[in-house]
Amino acid sequence: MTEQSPGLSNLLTENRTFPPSAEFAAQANATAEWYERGDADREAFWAEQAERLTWDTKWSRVLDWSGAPFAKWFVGGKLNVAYNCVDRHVEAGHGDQVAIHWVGEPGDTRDITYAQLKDDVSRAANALLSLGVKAHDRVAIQLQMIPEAIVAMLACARIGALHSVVFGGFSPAALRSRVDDAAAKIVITSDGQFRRGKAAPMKANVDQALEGAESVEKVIVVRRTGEDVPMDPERDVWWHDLVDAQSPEHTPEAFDSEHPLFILYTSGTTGRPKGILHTSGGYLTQVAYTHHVVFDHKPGRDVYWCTADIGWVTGHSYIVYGPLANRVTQVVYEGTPNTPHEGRHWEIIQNYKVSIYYTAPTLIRTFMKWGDDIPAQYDLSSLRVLGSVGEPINPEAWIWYREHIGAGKAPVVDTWWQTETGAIMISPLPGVTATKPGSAQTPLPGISAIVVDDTGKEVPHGGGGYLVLDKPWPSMLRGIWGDDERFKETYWSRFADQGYYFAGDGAKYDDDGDIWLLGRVDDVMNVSGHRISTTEVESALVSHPTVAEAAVVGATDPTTGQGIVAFVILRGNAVDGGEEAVQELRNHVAKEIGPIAKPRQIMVVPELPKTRSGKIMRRLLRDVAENRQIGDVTTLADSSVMDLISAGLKSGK
Ligand code: 6R9
Repeated sequence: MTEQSPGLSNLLTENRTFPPSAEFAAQANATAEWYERGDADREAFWAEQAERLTWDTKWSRVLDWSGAPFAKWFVGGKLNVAYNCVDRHVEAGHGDQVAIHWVGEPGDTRDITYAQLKDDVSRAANALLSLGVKAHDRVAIQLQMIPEAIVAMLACARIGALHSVVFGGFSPAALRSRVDDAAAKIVITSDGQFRRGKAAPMKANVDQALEGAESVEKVIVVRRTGEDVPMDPERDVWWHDLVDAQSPEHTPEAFDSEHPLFILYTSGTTGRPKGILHTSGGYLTQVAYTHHVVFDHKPGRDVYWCTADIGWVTGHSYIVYGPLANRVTQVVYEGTPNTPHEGRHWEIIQNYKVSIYYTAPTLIRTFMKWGDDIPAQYDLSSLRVLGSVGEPINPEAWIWYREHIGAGKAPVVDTWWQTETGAIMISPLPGVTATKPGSAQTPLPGISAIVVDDTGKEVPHGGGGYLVLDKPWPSMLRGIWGDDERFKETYWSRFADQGYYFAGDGAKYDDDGDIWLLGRVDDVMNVSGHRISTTEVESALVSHPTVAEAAVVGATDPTTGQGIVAFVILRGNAVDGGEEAVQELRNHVAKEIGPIAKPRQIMVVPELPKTRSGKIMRRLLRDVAENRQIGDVTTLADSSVMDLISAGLKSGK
């Protein structure tokens, strides 16, 4: 393995374990026996999990893998995903249960019961139908964390339209490329969003993005900040005008188990984002099952909070589909964790008695930086399960989380999965697994994952290599939107002989055979749990008129996991590589992709290190970015390049 992240080396010497308490184990949703059942008859196991859902027509076959790598799960089954997440709970007498405790950043709140959610989703479904949206049509959603975002997603699901949620922080250019790729007919957005106590525009960005966008017929605008926004009388319509006038009655139609549910774009190793496609029955089965066992969720008793944004897969699977299918009561928070103060999350946990909390390592490290005394001021005794997702969690952060948030008692579940896997794949089970700080440990019952070497052979305990998924799973992606070839090439060609799914992550087994994730092995960076490709940032940089060439690396960062460091060669006549030029380039990248892709640092250099075949040697640039002794340069076409770069940097050029 070539690209192991050096900051993670301490993972490999960590050997503490935390066995579950007898008390927790006695009431846990899963037991050790589930692993055996999952292994003994995988399809029977998944058939049992699919029974968590309400099907209009039962499937005739659990898995059809004959068209591999395109899977079909629960073949012949029919269901409505929104009905499963909302209506059936009302029918079962839980209409008065709160589904969503929504907390706005400025302090306003809304509690939404399942009965109200059913009416809201039905009205929104009727609204989309009134605009001519049909099953299979695509609806793009760019919204912050407000209830309408969840309602809009479920309304699409209800009528069989695919949503494509685009993170609110993405630039107009990024939104546009996603709208075009999916040929979205409708875009749903808001006037503006509250961020760090201020109103920031949304609609204005969407207007800029959609200039001349041919597929888009209507833009639906939710009023949130109340600022003035220009409305195109032909194209734009207010959510409150359109949706509130609709009937709260809508009869859900049953769709095929393989009916497409959504597209979600994610960064790949090239500049062009991939539209990951998920379908209905298998996806909903696995998100519901995993939410049940990994978080030990008890409907009607627990209060759950996943801090993700619906712009990412975690928001799709663990705010919308899994939790709602399981009749959750959950907190949804609109804003940033330090507005108006750094105890905001703990205050919310105290107020709502949150019992299950699911967040990302980058935020845990930020909380650590803000200080132990902040959570100590709040009553966090309601917490009983803590989750982590998005990147490897370093043992220090894991221990801090358990001690300072979980009172040294709450099990920490480190959950490994991807946009492509749709749902959690590798994670300890609370009440079952003796947890290890920094390790996701074991594939869930019904799931198989192994670590292999370059040739696809499984490595022995203690060995490292690539993480692969060697057996199909229900919530697996069904392809890349409009690009079957890229789907096969990206995930299935690396270990084609064995038929393994290549995850793109490095991993190792410890002596017990537990899995430790070691970061990406490709050119994808992980910044605060967000996937950003080096190529994407490089193409944004070279699109600036002063830049001749650019190379980007992810350098270890104590808070964000990785930070983006760019090396640029300026064009001959653009001699000034000073502070102002660098700022201009950082802002340019933010404008092209979004603020999350803004490089932490840009170094202006005279040359880039390349192999004889012209491939940039990012390993050497990472050495520079992380202030390390520069490694082996013998494969460089011109070995003096690194001296030139170092000399240039020292003289401040
Ligand atoms: C859910 C999500 C997927 C990539 C994945 C890996 C990294 C996620 C992790 C983890 C180590 C964990 N990743 N969870 N690495 N331990 N618990 O984050 O999806 O945005 O598609 O990112 O994130 O590198 O390949 P996505």
